[in-house]
Amino acid sequence: MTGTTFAAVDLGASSGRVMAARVGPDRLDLHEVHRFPNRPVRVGGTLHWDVLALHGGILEGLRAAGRDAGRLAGVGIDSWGVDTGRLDADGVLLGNPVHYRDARHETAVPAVHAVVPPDELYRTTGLQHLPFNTIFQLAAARGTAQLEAARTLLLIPDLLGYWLTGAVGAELTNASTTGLLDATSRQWAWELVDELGLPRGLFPPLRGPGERIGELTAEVLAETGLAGPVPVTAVASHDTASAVVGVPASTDRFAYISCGTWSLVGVELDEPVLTEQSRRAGFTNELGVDGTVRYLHNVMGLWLLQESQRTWASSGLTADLPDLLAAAAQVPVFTALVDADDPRFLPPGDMPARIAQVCAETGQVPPQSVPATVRCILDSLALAYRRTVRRAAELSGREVEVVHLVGGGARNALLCQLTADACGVPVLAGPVEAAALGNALVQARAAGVLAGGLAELRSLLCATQEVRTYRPTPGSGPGWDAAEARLGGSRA
Ligand code: LFR
Repeated sequence: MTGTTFAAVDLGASSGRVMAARVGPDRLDLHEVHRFPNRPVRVGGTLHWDVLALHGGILEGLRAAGRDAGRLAGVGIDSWGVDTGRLDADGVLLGNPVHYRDARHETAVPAVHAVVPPDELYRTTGLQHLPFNTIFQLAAARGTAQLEAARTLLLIPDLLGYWLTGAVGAELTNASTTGLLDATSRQWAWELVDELGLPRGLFPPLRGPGERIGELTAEVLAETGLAGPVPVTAVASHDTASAVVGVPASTDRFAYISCGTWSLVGVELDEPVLTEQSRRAGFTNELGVDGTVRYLHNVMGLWLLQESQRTWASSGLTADLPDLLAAAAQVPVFTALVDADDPRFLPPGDMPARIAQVCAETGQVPPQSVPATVRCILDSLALAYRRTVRRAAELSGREVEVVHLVGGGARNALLCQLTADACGVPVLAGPVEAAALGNALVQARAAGVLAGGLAELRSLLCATQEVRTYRPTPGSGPGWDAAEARLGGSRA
């Protein structure tokens, strides 16, 4: 067998995976060696991540990857953004990281805005306002014994990387989700940090994707049975940044939808767009690899469906996805539409009831069945994708000829077709594992197994990964124009 094996650890909101990626100049294949649940835990009224369970899952996965491959050429970790663990002066974790869906964070939004108004924040950080951005989380934790004792703040992949290597740092793509990074200089926004009364020492040195973090410690080698040395590389540690690396684009006139629990919809740019219009449209300027900017908007995503499935399953209704999608395909399009970005959909809870309520408030008959609710979610997501792709193109001046839809949503044929119809351009769906592939590609390049820029990495994806094309259904355009006008009227 040719190729070098890297372990790509990809942590999502409901599960973590360790993938063994075999990479060579003409070869890129992945297989999952270990999957483990990521179950948030509510305790003392706060929703937490069980980060020790994640570390345990990673160790188990590395052991499995080693058994599988014989030798590992490296490890890289990516996960969701914004959330942090805090270390005390001894380098010990202070409590479990709080989940970004915990309601407490948004309580601090007015206090932050009183110090730095939203337009000024945007000009500095270029970040879409989301109530859970790290900047608000830190403000909500102000005055707590935990924050007082904290000496180092680590984003989730940096915390897990610290436990694997003993080295601290803040990887840039993920640091760009905090609301405390300067979008222009790409350094911590020290003035902002000072204005908010945060100690500068909390923020570790930045490191770029592709930089070496260190090597697996003797303890980790013993726990996993791996033969050292095994380098650990800072990949694009924000999962969305890794997923964007994993987009099999062959032109720069593309938009992407990284479609999982969230749908991150946007374009890739060289420079941030920090205009007031862009702020009002809710676009973020997060960082990508090789100096790129991920100019995107967070659409609520498959969370709407996942939470609905959870609600139905808990009341004994069938919630098997293929069955639900087959039934939804029989429901006429545009029966009911909601604004997928309605902030009421953010916290965990009874999603079908919330959707019904929003429909009623906007003068629509709420979906009358489970399949009708699924259909409402998919139509509403496709409409949100259309609005966002078009707005991203308009605000950035980037032409869009094709939409790449990557991540778990690429398996959802109905959603892919609706997206092609709504956007009026072909949708290229896949790979499902874009984030893990992007993670592996950055490691392989850092190790010298691959060379070149993003275009070269992506041409390997084009040559090796399966992609399915969905073309807009002829004549479907006017229906979507009308749907957009109808929803526009009901948007707040
Ligand atoms: C997707 C993601 C999004 C981020 C959200 C919360 O997994 O990383 O990009 O906005 O999770 O961190």
